[in-house]
Amino acid sequence: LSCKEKPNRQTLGPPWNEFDMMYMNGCAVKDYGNVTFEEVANDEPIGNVKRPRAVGSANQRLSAAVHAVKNDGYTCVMLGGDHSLAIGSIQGHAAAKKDLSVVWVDAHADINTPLTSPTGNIHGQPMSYLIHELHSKIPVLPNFSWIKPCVSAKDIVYIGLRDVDPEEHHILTLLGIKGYSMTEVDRLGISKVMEETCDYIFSKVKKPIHLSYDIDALDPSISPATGTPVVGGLTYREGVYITEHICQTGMLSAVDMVEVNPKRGKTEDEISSTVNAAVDLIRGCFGRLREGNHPADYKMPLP
Ligand code: 5AB
Ligand code: MN
Ligand code: MN
Ligand code: MN
Repeated sequence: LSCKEKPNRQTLGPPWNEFDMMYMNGCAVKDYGNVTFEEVANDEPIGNVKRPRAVGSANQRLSAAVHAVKNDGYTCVMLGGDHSLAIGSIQGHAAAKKDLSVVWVDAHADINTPLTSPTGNIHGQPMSYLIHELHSKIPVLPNFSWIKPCVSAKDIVYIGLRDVDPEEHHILTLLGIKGYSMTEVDRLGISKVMEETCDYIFSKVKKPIHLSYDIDALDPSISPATGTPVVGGLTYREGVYITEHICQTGMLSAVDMVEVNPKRGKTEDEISSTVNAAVDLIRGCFGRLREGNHPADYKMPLP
């Protein structure tokens, strides 16, 4: 899909194609293609951090790609890949729009520093590289020197947390980062969580929103094809509600959809359920309403 204008058809009408569906939601879609990553030989761990050179350079390329999309004026959709890609995505976004708020929807906080990480997996660390307040805690890593912290702790909201490492919990508490774990989702309901989230991020100025959506935020009964599933997650409806609410703020500026991993699906059904959920979340971000949609210029066929 690659067009800035309205679909090149005389009358919009059934059968609706993929493009009409996006146009219906008021969107012009452009595919910027895949970001290609270079192989890095001898990418030995630094401390326990795995594949630092490959992840660093991949993110540098991604950052440039996201920056270009934002400079063209589009809302950026980044399809991962694992959540380490949020480093480049948020960095590139911040380069174009210097003051961002980040809504991080995830079972995990992904805020381990290289030194607190229990696994050395960078997908559990992206936030730590991006937050101003953690800058002094980040050691030097090969191919990471281009990364400049670009988000403040007060501009972040987590939703869906239920598997947070003790070290991460310490960081979240220390920095006073706002979060709605599954306990708060249970207590308040998702509509109140979203109302409060937006009151919080818009309390001073209306900053552009970077939505970083890890598919493992949803319950594994819906999205099992992911690397680190955790029971007790968001329902499909709660997951979609988050995207609908963020969309109607008019401030959504970039979306990461990450950790969708067909290779982790045990059956075709597990794969399709996960992928379909991810597609519906993205459509929710771009104006798809469960009540239905129609293009503003739709005309009823005359007899
Ligand atoms: B995901 C863990 N906290 O740091 C770590 O899927 C898991 O991007 C991280 O949210 C999960 O390795 C990363 C144990
Ligand atoms: Mn994640
Ligand atoms: Mn996760
Ligand atoms: Mn992961």
